[in-house]
Amino acid sequence: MKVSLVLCPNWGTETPHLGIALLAANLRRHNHDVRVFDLNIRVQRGIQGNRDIWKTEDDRQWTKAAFTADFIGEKNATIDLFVENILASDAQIIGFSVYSSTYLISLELARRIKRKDSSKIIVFGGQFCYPKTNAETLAGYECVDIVVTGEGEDVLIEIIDKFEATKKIDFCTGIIFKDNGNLVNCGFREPIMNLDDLPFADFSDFTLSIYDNPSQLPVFLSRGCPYTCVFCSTKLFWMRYRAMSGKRVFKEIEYQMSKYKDVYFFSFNDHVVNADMRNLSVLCDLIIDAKSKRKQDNPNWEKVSWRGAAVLRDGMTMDFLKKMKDAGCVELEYGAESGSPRVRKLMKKSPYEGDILEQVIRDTCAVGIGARVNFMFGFPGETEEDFRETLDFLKRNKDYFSQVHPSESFCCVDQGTYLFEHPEEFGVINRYSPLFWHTSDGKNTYPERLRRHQVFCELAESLNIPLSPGASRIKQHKDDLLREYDSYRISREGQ
Ligand code: B12
Repeated sequence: MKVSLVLCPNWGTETPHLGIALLAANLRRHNHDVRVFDLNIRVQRGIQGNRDIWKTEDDRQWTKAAFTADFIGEKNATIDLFVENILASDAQIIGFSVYSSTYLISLELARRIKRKDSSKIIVFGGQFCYPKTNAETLAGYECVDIVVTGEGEDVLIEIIDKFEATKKIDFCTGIIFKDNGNLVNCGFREPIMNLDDLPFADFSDFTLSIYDNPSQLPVFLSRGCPYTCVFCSTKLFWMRYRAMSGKRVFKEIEYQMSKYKDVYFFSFNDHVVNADMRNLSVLCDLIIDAKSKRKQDNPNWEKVSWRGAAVLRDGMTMDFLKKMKDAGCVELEYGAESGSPRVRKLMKKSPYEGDILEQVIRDTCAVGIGARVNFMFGFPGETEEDFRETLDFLKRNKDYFSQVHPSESFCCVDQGTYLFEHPEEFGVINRYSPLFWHTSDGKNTYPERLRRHQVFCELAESLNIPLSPGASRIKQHKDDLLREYDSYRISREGQ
């Protein structure tokens, strides 16, 4: 069957989209005819329309209906052109990769496609489609036929197989669909346990040279996360943690390097790359071996390097970190979140406190791997004293961070997380506002979290610690953020 996969603005331009490349590979393995439309890169590179108008410095705008409505109004003709391009692919199934920053434009395209040809089946998938929250809302839109609520490889094949057999959309676990206008939630689908069986990602539909770094491709070693941080929603989507074998990941790297002669940098898109240390260790050994023995076949082997997100855990010893460095690791992104052991405990972070946390950051730096560390502000229960511990943590370790990343939402209460489901345990009031919630003692409010964020950033600046780019955006938009909070508060009081 003909299938088109679409990525709408706004998304990153660092690399081609891994999820779409994986879905395309799997569809082709099952002999389906796939076309990919990365409209995001076309928009952002100015291939359609004026680059300056399409691009906005403030990513948050893409989640706002008013902003996207203006944008759609202005870019009517280009959107119609995209719709024509997609329809010209003659695909029966048109799948959109949907995130908080892409869903509004995706809905607009879906509406226009349906208006022109109502026989097309519109499938929404991707990490905005959380089973317990957004998925039902999205499936409620007339222009959306199916919402896939988890990983997409197997379920997309089943949807097609059933459609080919019955000529209608049928029950498949892992989807929500409409049956005579009524939503049918088919429930959870078992995650794919043997990740080694998945085909290598297929990037042949993307022009690598137009992405930010043409020598970089995304890969992954695992899905999900085995840890239980109470603020995190990863489990809702990916459910169980699963890892590929180190050998399989190495084969993928080998394959992509032989196919793309300029590629030698790999970004691991896992939630945590070191949850399964055994597989990671095997992968490192294989890369180290190839770096010394394979450079004659392909000089890029010597340059192979990679980055990924990692957990601050036991086993991240100096020896292990050295091995990672020798295997080309250049940066690890750690979620410290707070300098206060008490707050980390409240967050139910991985059970490694105090010395290990700081030691791993310092050792990472000592072996020559960049340590990019994430922080949150105003986790419910965080006192001024706890916050000061975060500031002290920053001062003590100032020489060891390659960058600090203060969360731009400070501390979100996302639907479906443990934090959301247990508001009384954390004293959280108005949990339905992920950004603007407050605590029952009235002390932990959005403006207070923003203040802590600002104090943290000022300290980092004064210590010459590089800050992630988002930090300056908060400073720049501070007044707008507080205005948004005020109008939210006023509307709540009026209720
Ligand atoms: C890499 C990454 C980025 C890169 C993207 C680079 C690029 N060009 O691809 C960068 C750094 C730019 C980025 C930015 C953002 N990101 Co980001 N990012 C990720 C990350 C770490 C990996 C994505 C990935 O490849 N996953 C692995 C692949 C296999 O999964 P996948 O793409 O989701 O695809 C699978 C399924 O979702 C599904 N699927 C996907 N598409 C479709 C389509 C159909 C039709 C079907 C059936 C199924 C399906 O099947 C796929 C295979 O199983 C994830 C977290 C994570 N580990 O997943 C966050 C994540 C996707 N990002 C997220 C967000 C919110 C953002 C931002 C909006 C905000 C932010 N501050 O982070 C920005 C937006 C960018 C912008 N400019 O506007 C959220 C999305 C949550 C949501 N509800 O929308 C995530 C989940 C992180 C999180 N937990 O908050 N991100």
